Amino acid sequence: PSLGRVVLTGAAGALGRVLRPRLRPRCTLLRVSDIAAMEPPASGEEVVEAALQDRPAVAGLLQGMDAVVHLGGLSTEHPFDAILQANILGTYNVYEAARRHGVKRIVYASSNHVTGFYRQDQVIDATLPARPDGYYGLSKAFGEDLARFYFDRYGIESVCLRIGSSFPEPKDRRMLATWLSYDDLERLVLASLTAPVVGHSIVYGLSDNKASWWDNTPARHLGFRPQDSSEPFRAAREAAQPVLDRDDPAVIYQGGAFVRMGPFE
Ligand code: 15L
Repeated sequence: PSLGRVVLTGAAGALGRVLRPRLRPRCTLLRVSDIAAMEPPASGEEVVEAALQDRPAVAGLLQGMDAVVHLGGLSTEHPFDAILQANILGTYNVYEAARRHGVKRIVYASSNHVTGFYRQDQVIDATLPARPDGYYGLSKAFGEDLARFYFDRYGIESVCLRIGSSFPEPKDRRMLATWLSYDDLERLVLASLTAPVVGHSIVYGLSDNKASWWDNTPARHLGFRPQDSSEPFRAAREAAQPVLDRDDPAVIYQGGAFVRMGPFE
């Protein structure tokens, strides 16, 4: 069955470029958006340049659509004012547009940095309190709470994806735990768009890695079953980084290097 009329924000970003061609054949219409230049529209697509801070533009983007995959915004740590505009105000504008235009489901790209100050020797699940590791992580925690409010108050369903590290390969030893392959990312987004009932759900986005810090049992209802694993990359990544400094906060905490970014002034 078709996914219907779907908006993809952040379409020019790293994961937007991965998901765009994978979503397109499954949609009646895929409307893609970013502030950066995008590939011209393929058949079944519309391309709309829109800044997430621009409320009327975001309202127009969601008009007549069924669902949103919201990847747009800053995807790494930045000074607070930049995060405030792109992530906090931007995500508010997306939910407000969904309310005004009757969009029923949003798949929200949250991040593992919502819980980046849990330790790497702990296994956590999404029912534990947030422990953001910076302004970026704080903005994603806000987005998850915003999603919960719009579900409780207006019945708009969300799946908040606490994405680990989604790259072609795990780049370092930390990513042996946090890696999400592109094929598993696609499975996760499809499960989030098609599960019959999601309410307000939070799920960690990770592949079937042998060692990991995240237990997705509370999100079993999504039916996400990762098929890939970081294990084939282990020997090479361990050889490249044979010694870990166990006093380094980036080694102690799940957020890795994000936990020691800033202050910015
Ligand atoms: C994120 O949230 C970032 O968007 C991404 O660039 C990675 O750094 C990832 O987290 C990670 O934790 O590896």
